Amino acid sequence: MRMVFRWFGHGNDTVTLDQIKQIPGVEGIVWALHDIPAGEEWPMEQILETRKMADHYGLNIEVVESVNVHEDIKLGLSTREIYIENYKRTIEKLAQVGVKVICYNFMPVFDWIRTDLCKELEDGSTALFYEKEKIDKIEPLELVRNLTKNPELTMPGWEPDRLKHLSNLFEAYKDVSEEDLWNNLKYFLEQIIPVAEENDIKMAIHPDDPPWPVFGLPRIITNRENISRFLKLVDNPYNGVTLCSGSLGANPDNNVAEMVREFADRIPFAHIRNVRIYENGDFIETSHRTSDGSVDIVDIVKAYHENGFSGYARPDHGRHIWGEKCRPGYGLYDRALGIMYLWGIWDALERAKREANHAGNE
Ligand code: CS2
Ligand code: MN
Repeated sequence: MRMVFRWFGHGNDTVTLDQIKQIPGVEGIVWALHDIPAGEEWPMEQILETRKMADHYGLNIEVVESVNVHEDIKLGLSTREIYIENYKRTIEKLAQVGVKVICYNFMPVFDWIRTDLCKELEDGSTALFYEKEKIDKIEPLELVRNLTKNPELTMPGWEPDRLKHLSNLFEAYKDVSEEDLWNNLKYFLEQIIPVAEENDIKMAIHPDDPPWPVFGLPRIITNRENISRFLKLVDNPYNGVTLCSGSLGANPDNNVAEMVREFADRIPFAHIRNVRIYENGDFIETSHRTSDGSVDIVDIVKAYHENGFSGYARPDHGRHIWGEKCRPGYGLYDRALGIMYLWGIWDALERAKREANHAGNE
């Protein structure tokens, strides 16, 4: 397991590279050029700037999250060709600086959705929260207005350029069914995966968050069956998944550890996060500890360990604790605690394996 940590870039994150450097066992940053609109080719100059900053701290830049997919590709419009070409050029450039994994998602219009970015937990910390009843009642535009009221830092997935044309986008998706979305995804993969393979970069789709349709928009990367279908669209090791335990884990029918066991060789990147699910369909993000949420993080790490997982992992989101002012879900403290929990499980499993081998050899 190669531990990495998401960093939003100089001036765009409350967490600094020298802080990241001090978290035990973190070898690299998970990064992106957040100011480049979806669909545009990434400029080499800016890519090199990130490499220079990371190099200075001895951190690698092998994982990119995300190179966002332009809506025209998801909608299957003829203009997608330009954006697919740009995507390929970006892949080639990223290969030149040593990138090994590109995370992306194929969710129409929105990336992740929550109703509250700072819901208080019983210990006084706050975390991202999803209230089912509110989502069922609220208009998407109103939700966007509520969530972006205080935009000191742009939230990934909620970039202004994405949200500018919201009502037009909803109109455009009116006639797009789940099957259409599958077809458009297949078309995209058939063009992108050969380029990724030539450049030795694993593409890793992020599951839909939450893993069910919201506001009538289709969502397809939601469960075991659909991930299996996805992997067969282009059956190539360069077509993989960012297995996000928090996204998938919001649905109690999803057993994430079982998915790790089944898809292990197609997971280049693990997102590890816990959520607590309530009976009414609400959920809140919690600390990584298994007993704090509904997702069995111990079993998930065990599943990775059993499979000799050598891919990248990051603590996905964290709570906001100890008064930290940070980007929602992306503070330093709770994610660093999460890393120590993950290493604790991993190291104990390693030790047990070594001792078992030793006993077997005697
Ligand atoms: C989120 C997403 O769960 C997560 O990791 O923070 O914004 C995620 O980065 C994207 O969906 C990946 O494309
Ligand atoms: Mn995730």
